[in-house]
Amino acid sequence: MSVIPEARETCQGCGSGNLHPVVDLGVVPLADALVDPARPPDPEPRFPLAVAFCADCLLVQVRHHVPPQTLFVDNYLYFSSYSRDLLEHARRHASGLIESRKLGPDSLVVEIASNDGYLLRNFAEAGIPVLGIDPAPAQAAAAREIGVETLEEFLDERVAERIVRERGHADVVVANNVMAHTPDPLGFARSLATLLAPGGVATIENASVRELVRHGEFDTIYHEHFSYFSTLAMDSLLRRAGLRLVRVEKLPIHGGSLRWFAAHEGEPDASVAAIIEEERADGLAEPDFYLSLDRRVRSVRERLPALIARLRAGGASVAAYGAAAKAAILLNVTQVDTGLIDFVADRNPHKQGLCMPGVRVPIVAPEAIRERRPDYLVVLAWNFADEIMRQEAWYAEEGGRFVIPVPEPRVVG
Ligand code: DWN
Ligand code: ZN
Repeated sequence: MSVIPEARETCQGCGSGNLHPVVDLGVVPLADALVDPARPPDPEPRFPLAVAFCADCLLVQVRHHVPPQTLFVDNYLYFSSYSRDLLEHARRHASGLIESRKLGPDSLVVEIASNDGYLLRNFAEAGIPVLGIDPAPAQAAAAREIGVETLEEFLDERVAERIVRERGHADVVVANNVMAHTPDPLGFARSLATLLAPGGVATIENASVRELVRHGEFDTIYHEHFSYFSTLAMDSLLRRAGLRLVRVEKLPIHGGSLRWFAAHEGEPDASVAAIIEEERADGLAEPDFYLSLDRRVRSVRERLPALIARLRAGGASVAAYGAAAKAAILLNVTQVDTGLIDFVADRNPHKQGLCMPGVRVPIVAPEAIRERRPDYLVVLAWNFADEIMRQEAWYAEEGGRFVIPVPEPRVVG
């Protein structure tokens, strides 16, 4: 039986007690804990999922901490390389860094949460020494198979110091969608600082909490995501870790992300002041801004199951696409279960044959769409909706209809 963590009373970023609750998604299963129908866990672990805002360091964060070992190592099934758009996004990021930082055979690029080598492969193929850090065994093995040396570790000060002793400082440290995944973002930032060469740069990429709230992306709130960053909060965290924020880039990936550039030295360029001004103007330094998310949750919780029930009452069949972590949250928070959708199609073979946590909807290969011809397909991986609808264009051409579930459920076409 899993131990239910208590709601934290202090901020994970600064230790303050000045936490303001902003949204409560109830008690849900772990988003990545897909279920083997042959050996379903009994009972299936469920944990409270609630988010608070720290009025001191402005960090938005989950209140109940599930141990990272449970989240990321025991049978973690996320592989980055199942999205072509993500691979292209990574390739562009790597080529930009190779050019702007004039990387070469004497450089060292380290990626934290390097997954299956999807990003570092671009540097390795350019003859630039790389090192991946990722605790998930299957992903680390996949990375090594393509020549990306990978340490199966969680990054902490001890690991950072060992890497510096053995390999020297990193000219570039990449931290894509990982700083949000640690219960100790300050310790993580300090480990980044230890790893980073004096003249080096760290690029930190995470979903933007501003876009999350503005577009009602509440399904991207799950236990794997301990923090939800604004530039205001990131700037505060980096300063306390002895780094400085020198640049910010806006990115469309994952429903709207930000890429923060951090260094030991150097002055911020105009992008930093510009986005901080935008965030303050939108109210991200105050708790009220985040309270609108609760209204979004209530609306989708009511409208998505009602829409699907109405379609089915009219004789239509409904399935879904994308067994994403966010899909598990959306289906469980809205209670869209096997009574409403027949299956979830997903290209990742590690997920096929399993079921979505909680609601137990079966996960099948995308070929099932062609075989079973559902009338409607709910795109649960809406962050890749363009790529998925391009890839399954035949489905719409043959009369199928896509449904985009957030920010408000809508039938496409
Ligand atoms: O922080 C995280 C975010 C940023 O990305 C991690 N939780 C991992 C990941 O979250 P996720 O689990 O929501 O992953 P995706 O990549 O948003 O989910 C996409 C799902 O859809 C994957 O299971 C792969 C699948 N997929 C597919 O079957 N066909 C994706 C594409 C693009 C496709 O064409
Ligand atoms: Zn704080």
